[in-house]
Amino acid sequence: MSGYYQKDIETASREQILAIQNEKLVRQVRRVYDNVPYYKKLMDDKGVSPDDIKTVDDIKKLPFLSKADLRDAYPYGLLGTDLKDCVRIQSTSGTTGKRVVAFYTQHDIDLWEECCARAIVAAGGTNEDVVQVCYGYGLFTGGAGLHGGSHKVGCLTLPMSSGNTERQIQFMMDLNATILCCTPSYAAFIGESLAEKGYKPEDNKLKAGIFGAEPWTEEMRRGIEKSLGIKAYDIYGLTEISGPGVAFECEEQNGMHICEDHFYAEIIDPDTGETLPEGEQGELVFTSLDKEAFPLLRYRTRDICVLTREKCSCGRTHVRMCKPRGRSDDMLIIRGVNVFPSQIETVLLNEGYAPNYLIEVDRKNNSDTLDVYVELSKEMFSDKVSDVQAKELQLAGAMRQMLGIGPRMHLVPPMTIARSEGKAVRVVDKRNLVDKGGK
Ligand code: DLL
Repeated sequence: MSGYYQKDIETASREQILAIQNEKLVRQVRRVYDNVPYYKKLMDDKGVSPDDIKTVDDIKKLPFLSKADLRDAYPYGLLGTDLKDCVRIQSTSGTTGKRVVAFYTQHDIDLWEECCARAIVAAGGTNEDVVQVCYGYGLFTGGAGLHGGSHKVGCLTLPMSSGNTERQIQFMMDLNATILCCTPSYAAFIGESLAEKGYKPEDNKLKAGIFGAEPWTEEMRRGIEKSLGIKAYDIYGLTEISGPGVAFECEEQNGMHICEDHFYAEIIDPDTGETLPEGEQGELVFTSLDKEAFPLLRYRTRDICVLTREKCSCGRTHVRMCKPRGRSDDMLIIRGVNVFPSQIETVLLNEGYAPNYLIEVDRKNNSDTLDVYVELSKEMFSDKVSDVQAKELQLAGAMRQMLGIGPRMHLVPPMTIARSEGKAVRVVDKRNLVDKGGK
């Protein structure tokens, strides 16, 4: 059985956790009210004052925050500290042109990295391990988070970032990597590439993988475990709340423990906003209890899931979330990158196209594909193939700028995309990534 990174807090009694949460929440609400005029206004409009919040049971009184608020308050409107106290930003997709920018003080980075360290230790990591981090480094939180967690545990850290599979494999084999951190689809691809090179699962020294940032099924887990000869652990998080490590799996592989001493979780009905009892499926909402720079209260993740407090044999007492079972918005995760159809539409309109398009997502050889079909207007239509190809390339470049990944663009003749009589069907997702009733 693996140990704990912070045993006292990870195995604290329910009463102890509640006491910590109550104390932190009262302090955090007061701080946010005093320092974040944007949220103060939301509270004032709702007629709630910091004095109304005495325990976590009062959290229902607070207003929600959503991605739309982050867009409205972009870039500094939700800052909870002076900018001079911030040491880092990370960023993820917004719904249209503006990205989400999250700020961190050194305290915030420390607590985030500690959460990632908990995840690494839960996956069996110690200071004798060699951790290969092939999540992207840069604005994405995956690389930075696991990298920091790996340092905290004292592992030898290989800061590979994503891509260049040849080099990943060379370092993995030559430097005896024991824990692999990347998206599950990239892990599956590495497994395939190793097999293609004639390696058997027992030829590598890997023992565990920490995979997240996108939905994956139990079937995928079994495939990855077999091809790499490892135990595969799920890890969840989002930039707005810090990054990976908000929740992570233990050896039970049966739900992810949420770091409840830092992040208070609720499940709500996405339509009514009403808080649902434990065990019911709904939208996950987080309140960050002690972050300084970007202290979001009641942030709607749009991830649909279920929480459970059933006892876990690993000894951790923190509430567990199931794998996200879908979204209450239309966000797609393509090769680990969050993509909103509204971003694609924004580019099309900016480039002078009409919003008649179809987005097709699929998965081939463990890698997601993104194809966008866009109808040309009569004026734009040309039967010269080279004209169309040039436009497609130009549009693919503009999409890459906005999304961070380049779709294959297909310009099609006028009136060839089916019109809908009801809601337009803009997205066809041919992947089958979610175990609906699964863990
Ligand atoms: O994806 C943080 C992360 C990095 C998590 C590395 C795990 C590992 P964002 O780019 O802000 O942050 O995307 C957050 O990704 O709301 C979920 O919809 C989805 N997501 C994250 N982890 C999982 C997971 C990072 N384990 C959004 N399973 C979240 C399914 C996940 N979906």
